[in-house]
Amino acid sequence: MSGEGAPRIEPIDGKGLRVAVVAASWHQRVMDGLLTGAHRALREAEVGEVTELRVPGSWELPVAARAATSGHDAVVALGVVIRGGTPHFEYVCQGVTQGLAQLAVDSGVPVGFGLLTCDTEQQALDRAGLPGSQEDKGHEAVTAALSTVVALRGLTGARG
Ligand code: RBF
Repeated sequence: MSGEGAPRIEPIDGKGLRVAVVAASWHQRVMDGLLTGAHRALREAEVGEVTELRVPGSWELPVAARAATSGHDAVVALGVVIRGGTPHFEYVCQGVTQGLAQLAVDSGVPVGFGLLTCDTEQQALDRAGLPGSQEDKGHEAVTAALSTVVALRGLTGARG
């Protein structure tokens, strides 16, 4: 999937919002970039309350994200999975992706999807929001989650 075609999202007022960032720990350099971008987006939106929860690997993201849906208006999941020489990559990526998607639908809490699934570390670095990166997926994941919270509130208001 290319990053082309991404929308320009208007600045979001996140003052009253509580947001949880759940982050895996593999591939530290890439994770540092994702986390920095995520926290920058949270600051830009002036989000009132931010909780960060670290887990060992991306596989642990769905269970951590599920716990975080309670008491938060949005959850943002960050992780990096790099392909190796076995089918393990596919199983991990699919399990995590499906777990996070199911969680968002079942809970009604927007879950920002900041999981990089890459063939090489260089592909991950290119998307990590580091100096020299082309994309900043941590920032994007936060912005999408906040924007969805605002969109869903509009729906509730329209229905009274
Ligand atoms: N976790 C990641 O977040 N990114 C990875 O690239 C990654 N690669 C793994 C490769 C192997 C062979 C194994 C066994 C685990 C890997 N994990 C990775 C850790 C995984 O998400 C999880 O933390 C562990 O399997 C323990 O539940």
